[in-house]
Amino acid sequence: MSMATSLYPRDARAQHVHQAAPEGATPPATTPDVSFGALELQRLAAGTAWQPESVPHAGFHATAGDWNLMFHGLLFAGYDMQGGNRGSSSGVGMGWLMAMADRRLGTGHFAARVMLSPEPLTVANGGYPLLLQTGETYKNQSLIDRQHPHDLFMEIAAIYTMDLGPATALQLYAAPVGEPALGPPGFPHRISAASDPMAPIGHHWQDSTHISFGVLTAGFVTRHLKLEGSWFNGREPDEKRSDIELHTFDSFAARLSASPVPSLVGQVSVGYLSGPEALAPDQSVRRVTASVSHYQAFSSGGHCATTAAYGYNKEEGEFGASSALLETDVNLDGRNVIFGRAEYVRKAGNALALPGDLQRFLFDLGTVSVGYLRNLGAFAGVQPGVGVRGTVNLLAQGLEPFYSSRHPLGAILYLRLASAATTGGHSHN
Ligand SMILES: [Cu+2]
Repeated sequence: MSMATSLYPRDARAQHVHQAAPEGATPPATTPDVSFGALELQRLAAGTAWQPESVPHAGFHATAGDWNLMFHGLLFAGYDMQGGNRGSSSGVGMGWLMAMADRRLGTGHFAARVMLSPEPLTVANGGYPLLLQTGETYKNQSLIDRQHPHDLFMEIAAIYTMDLGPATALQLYAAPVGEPALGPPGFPHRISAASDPMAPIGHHWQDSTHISFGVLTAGFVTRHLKLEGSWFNGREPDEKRSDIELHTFDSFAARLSASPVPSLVGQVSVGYLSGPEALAPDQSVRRVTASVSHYQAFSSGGHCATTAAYGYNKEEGEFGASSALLETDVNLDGRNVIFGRAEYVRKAGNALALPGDLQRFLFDLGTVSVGYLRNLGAFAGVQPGVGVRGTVNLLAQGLEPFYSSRHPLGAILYLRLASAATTGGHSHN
């Protein structure tokens, strides 16, 4: 048995395509590609970031000639309430839809992906209310206590994985919109955050580069390790959310990922971002991140998915600041999901738009969120659910005049639509 076959059972892909096909569909006539390049593609969450191999594959699958086609998505619609002086409430929709076509090509495997977000239409006033959130702009002002919408084009990418041996490959990723090799997979694509509609407040310390307008990545991939380098446009998306904003490629990142066992993935990455914030185009940022993700399926039809992440930003001429995140998604039986996220971030007073001298201080911020999602019956490959999520924010001393208390609260009630296979509807025997 070669190493490539030990990565997945030889018939795993065929079986999976068959399982996920709609009722009555004919199984594909062609032999599925089980090359290392094809299997590597299944490990990608978004961009070229690994998720644990044990995560089941979501969505509708079909074949057209030599092409495998795949569609999946995750959508939320809810009412978001954030307390205190700086809080507000609003209806909101978030999420994404993705289509991928892939096939064997030459001595490797080719994939093209397009991912779209409805958020430019479903998030009002430049961002949805989220206490302590910072990053990006609206009406030429920094967004504070709001989370920006993601752009209509979240990813347009081509990935070619060229087999060098039975378990080694060279990977090239080219994307007018995509994710460079920096950070864990963006939170919208993490299985540990799949029931949670809200962004982490450490987003701009850890995984905010997941929408970058212009990315080139080259990677060397083995069974257990992946080493990548990216050259990309480090400018964050501007407030026009439906265009593609190509700037010069002026930023760099490198990432080492490891997957010692199928249930576990870790990464460390470093990046140099040239003027990421539109309001400070001359201020570069150095970022260091590290993360570990774990996924374990239960025989009950549920799973436990967890991510721990660390991110450090050092803006030119400023003090460096750290962030940490721990999030988990415990699907008890396919129907009942309990999830949570705890975060620590150190943000500067000027980032929080505090007055006078306070601008120069750094403030320790924390959040603890817990939620419950009830999945309803899956229908036509779509898994609907209803959920609620509550948050307690923990503020450093001195911030209570601005936020009404040191423990302002937040909550969201929501409806969720996911590809059925991601959730308990997937029979993973
Ligand atoms: Cu984002």
